[in-house]
Amino acid sequence: MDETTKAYLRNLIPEGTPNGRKILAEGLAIGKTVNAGKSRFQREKGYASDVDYRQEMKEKGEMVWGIIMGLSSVDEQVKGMEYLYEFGKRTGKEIDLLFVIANMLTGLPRNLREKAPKGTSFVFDKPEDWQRMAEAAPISVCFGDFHLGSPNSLENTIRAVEYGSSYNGVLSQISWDFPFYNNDLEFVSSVLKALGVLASKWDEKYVVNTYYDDGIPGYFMDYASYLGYGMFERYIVTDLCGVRYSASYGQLMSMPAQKTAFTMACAKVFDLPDQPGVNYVYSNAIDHWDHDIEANYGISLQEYLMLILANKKYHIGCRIETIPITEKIAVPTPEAIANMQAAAQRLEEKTEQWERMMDFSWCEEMRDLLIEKGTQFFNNILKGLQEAGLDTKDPLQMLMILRRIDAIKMEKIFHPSIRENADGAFTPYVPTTMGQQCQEIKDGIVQEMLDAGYSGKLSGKRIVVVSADAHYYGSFVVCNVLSALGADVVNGGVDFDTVDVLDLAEEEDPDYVCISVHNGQALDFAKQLMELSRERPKQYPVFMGGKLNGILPGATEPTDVSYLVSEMGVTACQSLQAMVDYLAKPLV
Ligand code: B12
Repeated sequence: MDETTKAYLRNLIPEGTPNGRKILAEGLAIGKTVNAGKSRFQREKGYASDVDYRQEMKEKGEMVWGIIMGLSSVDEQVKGMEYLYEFGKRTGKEIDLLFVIANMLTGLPRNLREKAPKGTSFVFDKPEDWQRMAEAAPISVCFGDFHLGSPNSLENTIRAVEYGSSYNGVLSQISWDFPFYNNDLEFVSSVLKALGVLASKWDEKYVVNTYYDDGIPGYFMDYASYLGYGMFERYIVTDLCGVRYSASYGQLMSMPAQKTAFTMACAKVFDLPDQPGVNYVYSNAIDHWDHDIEANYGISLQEYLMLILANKKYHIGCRIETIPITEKIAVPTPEAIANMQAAAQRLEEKTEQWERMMDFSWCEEMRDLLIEKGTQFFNNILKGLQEAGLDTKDPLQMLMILRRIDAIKMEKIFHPSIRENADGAFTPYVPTTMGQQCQEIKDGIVQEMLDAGYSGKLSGKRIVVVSADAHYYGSFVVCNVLSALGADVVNGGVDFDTVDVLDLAEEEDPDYVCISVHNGQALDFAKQLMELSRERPKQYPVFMGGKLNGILPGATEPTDVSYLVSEMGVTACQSLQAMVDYLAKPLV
């Protein structure tokens, strides 16, 4: 690992970071004073923990069914749960578990909630809010979003434990930014103390839940990196903090066989003798339509079928979390939620007919490859952090890495292919859905341009590429195409502000700067960038592409703003090929 990378990793740990073992011990001490409560589900069904129910279903090879729901108020949420319980009684298609989607404000300390934008769904406030949800129906509850993994982790996890939430939080959300909150040490310490609380409840089977697609792995190009990242989380949670761990994922995974293989790999890696290692597999949310929505049954049910069959064969004990066909157009109602549950559970009725025809050998091979390469990715993380001088036994330092590391850099630094390939190129072993689509788009454009005689046309040109928002894949394609045509490319990553773009340009001194923008801010971004660049010692030619639209004053719908962006002095490009034509011109 080079010195720049080591320095990057070292700098992720802020000055004055205290000893994490002491903070964990504080959490453990708090945990001993917290009562491990029993939810209505656990009392009425006779299980000491949801984990015991899950383990029983795993041993039988039976499916566990879940949903996610976040309605506008606690009252609505409770009514929704009552409705779903009645629905299950009437149809025999009962829902086992509800994953609770609270408002982001729940994750903020109370004194900061006033200022922050509200968004949809309810905010947890009084202890009764947790209690009412745990008691609304004999459906087990998982207090997930904005609990463990948020700046308010400690308080929210204590409440979740008191009301019997066996699965806790979304650990991967530790990488999220919260409005008006910028104290990373306080944030990560709260997560660590919450882990201490859960560590005091190993015997009562409280478990940390994570959801890969929400966090750093949502940016990865390879599912082997997803698994390696998961192993790193599990190392922190179980090996360093003494807490049970479970994996969840799914909305960015649209290929059912890869999803099934990934599920088989997670089960093999994360299972404990008394606890399934996979918590839930969420449905593909990339391919749903927002028109003619009944067609969305086709997308969802085929992936459930494969997961049900794998669960029967391999006894995974995972829960499928179904997605309503209305998901893409509005916050789903309890009726829409019940509707897809019923469809999925009716599908399960006839699965024996399919069992004898299934051959999972392709998935098994992929499972083994994922485990082999995921393990290497994980080992590279630990070794790399040690080489950089970090204390890999300190849970606070390790959680700080999860909070602060740039996802794209993480995959680039630790992916095994970078070390295996003589030229240091990145090649995914099991490309993620978006990763695969991007590779295909990139290969297509490169081939087209090589055929058109563009080979080497960008040799000797140094180009900085960044994304101004969370969308990464467009900038990935841009970087790779420019490199393939001979350019020396610096991929800055995502979420760049105008000032960051100018700072990076000053650092790297490129010939050109390329900005990928998708979220409707293209015009404002271009305007501000040009204003600020006039105050800098050197100006660079700037190109912009992606989705260059925005809502103009007086309009309600977004329109194309490319021509206005160009008027600002930034060259707006309708396509990557169009930009290459500009870049291929000789430098003046
Ligand atoms: C995947 C995705 C996400 C993922 C991104 C994950 C990731 N790691 O990148 C997640 C779930 C995080 C996401 C979030 C959001 N998304 Co989104 N997302 C998409 C989606 C489905 C695919 C985009 C993509 O990666 N395409 C693949 C790449 C290869 O194609 P591309 O980006 O178009 O790039 C090509 C060209 O445009 C060009 N290009 C790209 N950049 C550049 C730069 C230069 C200089 C040049 C010359 C060319 C160029 O080259 C590429 C190859 O041809 C699109 C819908 C769609 N199907 O396009 C919505 C979409 C882009 N998202 C959208 C929105 C609104 C959002 C959110 C704001 C939603 C929300 N309210 O939370 C957030 C943004 C959050 C933020 N902080 O920025 C909207 C944008 C609407 C608009 N501007 O009109 C879209 C179009 C969906 C929609 N129909 O509403 N999203």
